[in-house]
Amino acid sequence: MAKEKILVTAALPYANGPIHLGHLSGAYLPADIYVRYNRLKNNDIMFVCGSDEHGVPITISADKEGVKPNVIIDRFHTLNKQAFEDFGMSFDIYSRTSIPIHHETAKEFFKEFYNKGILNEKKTMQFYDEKANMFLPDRYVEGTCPNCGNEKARSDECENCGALYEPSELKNPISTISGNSPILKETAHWFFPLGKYQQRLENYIKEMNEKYGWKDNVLQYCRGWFKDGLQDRAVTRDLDWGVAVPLNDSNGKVLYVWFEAVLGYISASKELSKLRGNEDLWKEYWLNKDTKYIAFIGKDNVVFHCIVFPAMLMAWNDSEKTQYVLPQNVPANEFLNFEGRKFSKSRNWGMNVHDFLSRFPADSLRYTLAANLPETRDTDFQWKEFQARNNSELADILGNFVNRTVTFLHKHFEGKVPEKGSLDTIDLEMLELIKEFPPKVGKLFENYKIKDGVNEIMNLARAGNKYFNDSAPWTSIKSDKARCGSTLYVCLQAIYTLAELFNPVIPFASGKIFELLNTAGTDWDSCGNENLPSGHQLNKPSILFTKIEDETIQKAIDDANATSVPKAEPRKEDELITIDDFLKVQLRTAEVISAENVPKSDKLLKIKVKLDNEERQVMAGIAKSYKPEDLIGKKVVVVANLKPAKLMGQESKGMILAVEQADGSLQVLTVNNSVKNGTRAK
Ligand code: B3M
Ligand code: ZN
Repeated sequence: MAKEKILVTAALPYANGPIHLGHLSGAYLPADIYVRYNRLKNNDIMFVCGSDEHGVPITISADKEGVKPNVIIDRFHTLNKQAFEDFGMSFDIYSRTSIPIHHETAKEFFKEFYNKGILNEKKTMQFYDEKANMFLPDRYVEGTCPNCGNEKARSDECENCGALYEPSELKNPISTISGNSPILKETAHWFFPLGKYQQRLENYIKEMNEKYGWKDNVLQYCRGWFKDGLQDRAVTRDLDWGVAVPLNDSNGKVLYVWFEAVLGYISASKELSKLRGNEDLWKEYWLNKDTKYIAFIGKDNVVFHCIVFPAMLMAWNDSEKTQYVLPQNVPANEFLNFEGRKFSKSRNWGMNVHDFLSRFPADSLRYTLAANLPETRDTDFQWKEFQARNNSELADILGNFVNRTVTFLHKHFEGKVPEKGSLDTIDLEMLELIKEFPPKVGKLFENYKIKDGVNEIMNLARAGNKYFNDSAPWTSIKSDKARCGSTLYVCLQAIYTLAELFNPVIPFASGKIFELLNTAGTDWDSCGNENLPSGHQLNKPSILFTKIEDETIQKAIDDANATSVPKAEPRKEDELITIDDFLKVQLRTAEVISAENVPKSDKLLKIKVKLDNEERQVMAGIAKSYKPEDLIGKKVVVVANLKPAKLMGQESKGMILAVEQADGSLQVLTVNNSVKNGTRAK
């Protein structure tokens, strides 16, 4: 069959935290299985992914740590790239959106739309923090809901009552950056007229679904969006981290992260082309109407891949000669939960990929996740299931079938594939069965029923064990060695087929089996044939899967409850200092003599402390952890030689030391009440 050109993209994860098992199940593992399968079908694949390195959450993390966003994206890009590699993801490239080629690509699209008059400029009123000198993204503003009075409402919606309103209606707005009341200031943004494309988008999805069968869950989401009616979407933001808007007078504005992130697939392909020494390679995929473009994502990204991105490509294609291919299918998965609850970084629930893979082999995880993919509904990762899939399926079914066959062969046939001999019905039936699997499983994979495909493959290993048992080679070896040889001949062909079929799912173990079979494997379509000739010498067996003990699982559970985000590089505060550096900081004991809340701030307390013969006012951000009255009389430790500063208009001379605990609560450092005020800590 003619080779198909297939472009496969997997959602670009934010470089703002480590990827977890849920990400793998949602988009990455199905994409990788699909790609590895298609490579074995000899199709021509380009498989791209990379880090999404812009957007507000990254700037928030950077602010929290007091570092530049670069530090955050470098840390998590490196960490996630490695985690994907360890997991066996076979991307052709794992790129990132901070590289110049991406900025150029994104600007090119924006300029095209701008120049062709596709974008609408609109002026809106946005909160502006005069102190921090910046427009505030939604998540940086809190205030009182005009509808229900909730004091923690966001700038344009209330999580408490669900009300949506204009930012100007929010009462007592507070900038969470400075604690100041922001003003409303006019700002101009460019909007992409998504509504204009609604009819064409509906037609496009209808056509793709009719031809290629889209998943029901994906169609449902799209219908929901269409029913509500598509609205214009702002494609720019007031922010200083991202792809700069390529226009004069647009200082301080960047492209909205989603507008440019989807274009990251194109820039990653360009980057790959450069690395391969053929700068035009990407065009053979993206600018080719015969390319089959499949976009793997999780359900939360459906609107951007089925609606926003196709509309952008349509807009480009309308006005340019170069014609981009639109996704032929977007097989989005639902979510994987972790022991019955949603993965949550803030609640520390779940397990990160690098952490998991430091304990367990990638294949055990790949198999467990693949056998339980959330293709039609949310599924759940359970430690017990993970252990059972590894021990009772990988080890006891697949591992055992391979091991007993090959061990027997080395014992009685010098490790050589025996003569086929004259086959009985049971042997012929087994060979027939083997042949059925490659097309059967292939069809499931092609229809994104990856879970069913994986479970089918294990059925072949089950059938192999049953055939081995029913044929009882341990008996025939004594009475009829040729008969025994035929049995083992058939078993070996089944093992070969299993190694090939399992290759997309558990590539590491598949490689080991081929090593053992002393052959490199061929391709998907021929793997159901009798590929191992009589007389072929095999290598000695090695252990394919190790059983996982209860204690190992228990340790992982215990540790998971205490995991924290690892650091890929030393943080600033981890760098070593000299004793002289340390002595520059004057730490002194002080007694709290008064404390009060600060109007309009839920974080700050205004505190008076007494050093030896001096009273000072210190503003401390501990109001969420302490009531003012709880602090009075405490002997705390202050940084006495800190430059004075003003916080919420109030003078602050010094800083009270506190430790932040995992849940975000603070505890101030105190000393025994008998210690004299002003005593220096060294
Ligand atoms: N970074 C959201 C996510 O990681 C976003 C995907 C971008 S795909 C172009 O779920
Ligand atoms: Zn409300």
